[in-house]
Amino acid sequence: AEDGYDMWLRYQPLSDSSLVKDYRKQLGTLVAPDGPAVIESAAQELQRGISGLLDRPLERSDSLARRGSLVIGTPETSELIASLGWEDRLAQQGPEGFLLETTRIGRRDVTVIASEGDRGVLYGAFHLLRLLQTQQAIEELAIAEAPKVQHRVVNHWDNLNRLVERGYAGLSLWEWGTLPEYNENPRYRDYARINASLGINGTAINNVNADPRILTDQFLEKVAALNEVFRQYGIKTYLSINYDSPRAFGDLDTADPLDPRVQQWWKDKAKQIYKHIPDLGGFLVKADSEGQPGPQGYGRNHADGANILADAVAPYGGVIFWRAFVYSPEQGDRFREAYDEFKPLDGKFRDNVIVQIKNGPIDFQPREPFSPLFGALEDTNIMMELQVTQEYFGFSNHLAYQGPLFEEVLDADTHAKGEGSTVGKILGGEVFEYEQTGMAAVINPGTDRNWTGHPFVQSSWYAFGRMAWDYELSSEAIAEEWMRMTFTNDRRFLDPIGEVMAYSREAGVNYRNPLGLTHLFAQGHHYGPAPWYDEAERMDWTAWYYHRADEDGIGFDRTESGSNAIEQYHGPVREHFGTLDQIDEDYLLWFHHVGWDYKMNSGRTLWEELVLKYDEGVQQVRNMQAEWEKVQGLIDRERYEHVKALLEVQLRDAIRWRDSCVSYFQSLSGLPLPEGSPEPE
Ligand code: GCW
Repeated sequence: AEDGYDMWLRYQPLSDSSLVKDYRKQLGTLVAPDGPAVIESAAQELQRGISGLLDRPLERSDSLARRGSLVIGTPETSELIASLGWEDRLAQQGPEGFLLETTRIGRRDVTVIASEGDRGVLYGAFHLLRLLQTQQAIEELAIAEAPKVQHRVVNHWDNLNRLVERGYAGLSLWEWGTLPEYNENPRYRDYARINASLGINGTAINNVNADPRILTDQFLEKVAALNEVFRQYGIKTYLSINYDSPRAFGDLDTADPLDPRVQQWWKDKAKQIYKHIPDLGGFLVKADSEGQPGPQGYGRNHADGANILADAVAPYGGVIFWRAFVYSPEQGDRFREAYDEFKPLDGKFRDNVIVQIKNGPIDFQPREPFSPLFGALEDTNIMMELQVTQEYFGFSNHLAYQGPLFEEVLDADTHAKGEGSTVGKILGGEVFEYEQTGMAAVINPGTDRNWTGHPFVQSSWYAFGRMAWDYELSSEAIAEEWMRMTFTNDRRFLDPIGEVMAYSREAGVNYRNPLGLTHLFAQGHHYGPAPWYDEAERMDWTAWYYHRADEDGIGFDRTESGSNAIEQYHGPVREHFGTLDQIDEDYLLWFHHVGWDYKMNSGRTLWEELVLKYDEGVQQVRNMQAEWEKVQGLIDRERYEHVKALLEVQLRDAIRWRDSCVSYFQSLSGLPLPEGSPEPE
């Protein structure tokens, strides 16, 4: 039965028999060196994958077969690879990159996966498997790949009691109660395989709202046991730490970063941590944000706070991911806050600190403009944080492929150094010379049989990993790969469902918050609509704070006449967002307060367009249902029925969103529904 557990690593026998015949000829024997664990993982994956896909066991040998050998390794581990004399070419790809080529060794035709480093071999193995899974030609391979950013990290918001903050797919994967003794739960290894298949090389395993106990010996031993598994797949472990740890442990009465005792405390702590986990990646820190402790509590700033941690882990090669997700109710415009706090600190952070910035200025909304911090920090390493967990996208109940959202922000042009300074290039260190680069995503896997709840949430995890490897890949191409690997190579499935995936995110925008509206979510759970002003709630946690609607109009004025948040962008971007007849209407109400009768490009009034968009979102879900009906029988019954049922939930919710928001806004605008609008359901 298909329960989705295998994700995109299904390795079911391929159906195209002539292709299988060719593949079998070319990939008859695996020649892999004994040695490093990561290369061993690559060899095992190739055996498992190719045996499954080609429906016959792939033998492993120490020497070349007469024909059809697949040779993998590094020049250091494999004489055959060394004999190719590719050192310079491999050096160009770096230790995580690889060459995947058909060539000759002596007089034998071979397929080669070679890298300078063990991880490159593993990533090359998954690349080859992907080619087979998606039924590509492999007889003339000349592939050279290398990741465009350095730290490709998933973040878990897992609490130590195994509840997952904003996790909608069961309990935390980490069974703290049976660790460290039992680390052979197959889930741990499969989790590592899933990530490694995308080139993900780091995981921050606990919630950024961090429980200090993660740094006790008791938990460090457990983390070490998990890390033993992850290490075999080239994945580094990171820990979210609580900034007040020196106090929480009862050792000191302060966590002031400029107090030498605090600095010493962290150095001693680092020593203890690295004794347990010598290859720990470092810390992820949420400080002075949503009630979490931080340096500001002691009158210090983010750089002071980050740097002492950086100094503590530096001797072990550790890094600090320091989050820029900060805001407070005192601020007039939450949009401005991260920039206002971090921009003045540019250049003040240690080289092993990376400031981790959410894609948008508020909080993982269905559509946000890119954070103005991208393009503003020239002398501070930065990375981007995305969200796969669908906190604001209907949890694991709605189909909302996030690839297009990721692509939108990666392609956004900051104009930091003239045209073409896209967020992607900035992250890749191509615009400013960063010491370290990276991308992170908050993912949601839990003990659900299929890891992610909705089978299509898997696609966003997949898209994140692929784009972290190469931010220039298109969300459409990635969706197709994912569908082929996860469901079927049948075009009758790929075409309609590829389209569904392409507009599923926009549908989510339309039925929740079209035209640049944002954060109309019910406070707390963030699932359903609550577009009104709730006097009992903190001001910046009510929807009204974000849309400012009244009888005259709607939208948050962030131009000079308002909060002037647009000043945080570079000239051309500022002008684009700031000028009514230039702005892309998808962002209109993010930046402007306009009348209900404001004329849109379509010729309709804003009010009419808004109502129409809400309804369009609902219609898009209906289309998704219709397309899904058509693929019945092309995939397994289990996953077909599961998605079908979830689409019913999604439709029900989309209607609720549309009707709640339209009737609330109507109570302010006092305008009739435009002609032809559907009756509220
Ligand atoms: O999106 C908000 C969430 C919080 C989360 C916070 C953050 C981990 O509602 O649950 O806390 O962001 O990113 O720190």
